[in-house]
Amino acid sequence: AFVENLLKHPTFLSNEYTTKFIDESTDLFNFAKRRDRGTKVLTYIADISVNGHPETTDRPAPAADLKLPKAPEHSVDIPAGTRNLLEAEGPKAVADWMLAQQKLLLTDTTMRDGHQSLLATRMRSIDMVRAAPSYASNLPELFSVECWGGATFDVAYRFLQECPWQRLRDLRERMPNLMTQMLLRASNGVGYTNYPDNVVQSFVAEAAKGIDVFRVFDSLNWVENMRVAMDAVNEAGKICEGTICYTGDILDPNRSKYDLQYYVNMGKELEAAGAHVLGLKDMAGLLKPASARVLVKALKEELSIPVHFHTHDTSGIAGATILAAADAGVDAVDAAMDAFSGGTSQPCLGSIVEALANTDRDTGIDIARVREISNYWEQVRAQYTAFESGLAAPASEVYLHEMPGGQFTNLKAQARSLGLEDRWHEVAQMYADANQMFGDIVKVTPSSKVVGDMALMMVSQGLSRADVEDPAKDVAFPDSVVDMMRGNLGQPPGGFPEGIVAKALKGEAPNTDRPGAHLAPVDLEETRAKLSADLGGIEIDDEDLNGYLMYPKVFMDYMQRHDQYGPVRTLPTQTFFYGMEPGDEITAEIDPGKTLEIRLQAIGETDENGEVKVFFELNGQPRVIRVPNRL
Ligand code: BTN
Ligand code: 3PY
Ligand code: ZN
Repeated sequence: AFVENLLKHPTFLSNEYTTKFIDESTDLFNFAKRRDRGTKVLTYIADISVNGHPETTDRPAPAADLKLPKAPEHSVDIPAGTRNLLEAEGPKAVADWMLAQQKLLLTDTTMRDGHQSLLATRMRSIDMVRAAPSYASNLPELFSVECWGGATFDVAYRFLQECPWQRLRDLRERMPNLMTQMLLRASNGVGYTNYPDNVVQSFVAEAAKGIDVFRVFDSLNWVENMRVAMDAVNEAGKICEGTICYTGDILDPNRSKYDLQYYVNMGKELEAAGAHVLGLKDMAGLLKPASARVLVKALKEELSIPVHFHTHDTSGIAGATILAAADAGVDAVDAAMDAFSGGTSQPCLGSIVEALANTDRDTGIDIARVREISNYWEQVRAQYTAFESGLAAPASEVYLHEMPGGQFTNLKAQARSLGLEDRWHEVAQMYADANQMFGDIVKVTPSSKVVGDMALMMVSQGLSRADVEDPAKDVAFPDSVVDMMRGNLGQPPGGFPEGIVAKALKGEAPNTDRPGAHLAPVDLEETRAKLSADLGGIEIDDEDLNGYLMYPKVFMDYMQRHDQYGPVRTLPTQTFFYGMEPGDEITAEIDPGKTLEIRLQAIGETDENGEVKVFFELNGQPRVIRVPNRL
């Protein structure tokens, strides 16, 4: 194989090679491509069966008698839903339709924020795709299904070894009548940094092939930094949900920076910027019932577009806030299917349906169908025990730290890895202090990560807010803090405090204009050509190109592993995370209608080279795979 590769190599063919060429051209050693997908997948299973999965080792394991989740019932009949209206009449018609509804409209967040907030975003596509036909035939009354964006994009490539675009295609195909919804961090795309305008535009155009509703927010609530993304959504003919991120407490006179007028003004700015729907995103779950009544009423009075409310149940009181918002006339709300609700996730969808049944805001959703689908999600969740955060009870502490539900579990894991888990409440207090030190900012990806980095650094180094602010004391700020103070995430209302900017930047002047205004556009075709060359000449489609533009290194690592392990997204979740034991049998559908029947027969001893032979039957044929024993 080496010689064959050598003879075909462009540098070899061009006669420009030296002896160093063979050492430098690692692609000559890329034999993996020659192996068929069955062998690749067996290699993955063999490796995990021998060595375990790095992400589940040392974590609580699922019950030993866990069964494959049984997909909920569905019929071939697909009733019309909101997507049919969008396709026929466009986004403005959908917004008008929302305003005309008396019922409370519901978005199901299970496939995005639900698992992002409860399971560190680790739900695999196969578990989602199997539920999708039941959503289409049994829950056509849903306003939308939030199933993409936020952290799901990079976690898919980075940790789940699957393509996020394929997930979107597979879901889209199975829910043709329902609007799909994604979370987009405006100029930060689905990443943690500000991208050049044309990268954001390109990403939105590609996403719009599968997404109907774009919830667009900025992590500092800076509308100026949302226009490129909002314009791109409008350009694509999809629903632009321009979104306010809620922080503080409008009824607390001590938090007057974010008062009622602030939110109403922002709502008006978003409406003027082209939002079809106003998103009200309470990412930490801070909006209390009484405040919701006041805020929703004001937004409904002052704006002419529908209001879509999103919250988290970290405090345990979000159900009450939803009902208060419904009373005040909110048009749509987010909820997660029962088994993926509560805690740092959204409030419980089934309970909202029940609470409003036979009232003037009756959702019209069939509660028996909700239970059926939630029973499936319950089985799905049981597979991911390793990723449970273990928040055992509601926590009013959220009003102190104001951490977004999607960050909470992550920051806790980061604290654990720094040996700070038993000092979690100090981290929480320090998070609040760091926020005040930065001038009381909106905390949501990526600004929340900056505050979290600062808080962890302060706790681990024993620094107080006064220490950090003391001009005489030397402080090494985390890179993310320096970056934010430079203005690279944009500007919060009133700007960052001068003292902290001066100290973090050591006198360097910050940028206070829109970051995208001074980022050069990326040459998309040149990038595609270079990427293709770097990957041995394979064709790079728009999905791959946009994945690479968001996350160059994560994407390349994914491609390298894909080359080695093949379509592992088709494996059952249990197999993906724990491998197989002798006697186990599974099936994996690697293409529609092309199924691998895999039986693990035996695992051999480790030989003198440190390798283990794993004996399989693949579609009835014996196969032996050798993998290194890395334990
Ligand atoms: C990751 O954690 O890097 C993503 C999941 C893929 C891990 C594969 S499993 C076999 C091999 N062994 C490892 O330690 N990583 C890869
Ligand atoms: C994300 O950006 O991923 C979020 O969920 C923010 O709330
Ligand atoms: Zn959320």
